[in-house]
Amino acid sequence: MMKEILFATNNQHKLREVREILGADYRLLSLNDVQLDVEIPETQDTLEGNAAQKAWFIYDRIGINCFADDTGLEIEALEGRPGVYSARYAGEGCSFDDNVQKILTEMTGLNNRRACFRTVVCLIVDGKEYLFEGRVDGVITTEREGAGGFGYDPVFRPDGQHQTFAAMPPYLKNGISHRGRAITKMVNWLKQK
Ligand code: ITT
Repeated sequence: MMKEILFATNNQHKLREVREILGADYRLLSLNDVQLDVEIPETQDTLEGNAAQKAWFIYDRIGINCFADDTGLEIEALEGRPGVYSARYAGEGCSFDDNVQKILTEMTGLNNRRACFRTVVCLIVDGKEYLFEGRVDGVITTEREGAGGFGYDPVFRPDGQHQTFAAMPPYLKNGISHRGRAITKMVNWLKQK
């Protein structure tokens, strides 16, 4: 079983979450740990394509087994937007809060508030790629709630919960989230490998 693995991400929030999800069983390396300071390109138009592009970009440079995560928030009433464009929905250089404001504005007065988060993880082991997907369904709230999490967490309330991802403790988000589910699938695969 592989005990050391590199997460190809520049998003420190994701890094912290995945560290918590993996627990003590794995040593999770970051790009910092391997002294790689690069912008990772993500120019594909699917989560699968971007996850693979990010993981291969890093693997091709340093040849260490690694994985990348591409995540999108898909809102039913907005025909699946922001989807694969979740990071820069409000424009180049925008903040998490700009993105949240844009969807709240676009959804003003809409009754259908159904949405889901989808994460695709691409793992590369010894030059072969493996994909794992995690999804969580819920609704977009009409106002921000909570100070935890990141990105769209203040306005996403998963089904079966009374608070948004940003209002719940990290262990609860990680236990039911898109990313938690995708990473758990990857870990189960690694365990039986
Ligand atoms: P890397 O590509 O370096 O991993 P990124 O921030 O560009 O980081 P993504 O393209 O996968 O990552 O993420 C798209 C955006 O979706 C991200 O910037 C957040 O705004 C949002 N997002 C991702 N995961 C989220 C989560 O768990 N909760 C809330 N929003 C999230």
